Amino acid sequence: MAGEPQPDCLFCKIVSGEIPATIVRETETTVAFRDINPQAPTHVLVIPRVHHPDAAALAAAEPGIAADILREAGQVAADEKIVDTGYRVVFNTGAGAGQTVFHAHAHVLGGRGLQWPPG
Ligand code: D5M
Repeated sequence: MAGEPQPDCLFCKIVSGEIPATIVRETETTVAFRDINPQAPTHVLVIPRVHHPDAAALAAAEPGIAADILREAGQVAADEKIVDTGYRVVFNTGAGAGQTVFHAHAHVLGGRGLQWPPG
């Protein structure tokens, strides 16, 4: 069923604690942890506890939790002190855009200059 934990999902295993992660924030609906392969001095992933394959599917099924992800991304940026210098919130969607984990997640990136357009 939509939203249920998926046995082969890496991020569902981080939510359950089966796989360790460096967690920086948690709420009733979200978990934020450091990316294992950071692309910037701050690189944190914010994920819903529920499983949906990407951000659009999450927003369609559970819009309140999609809003929680955006709010938590802002909180991570505040905690990391990257608001004043600017930061980016990215949802890679689809393999062609670089999505490799099919459990919705926001990348919060900052702490260095960020180019536009992204690669
Ligand atoms: O982003 C998926 C991201 O997930 C990618 O930047 C690496 C990160 N990742 C993969 N495994 C882990 C673990 N175990 N801990 C923390 N971060 C992890 P995507 O947008 O799907 O390419």
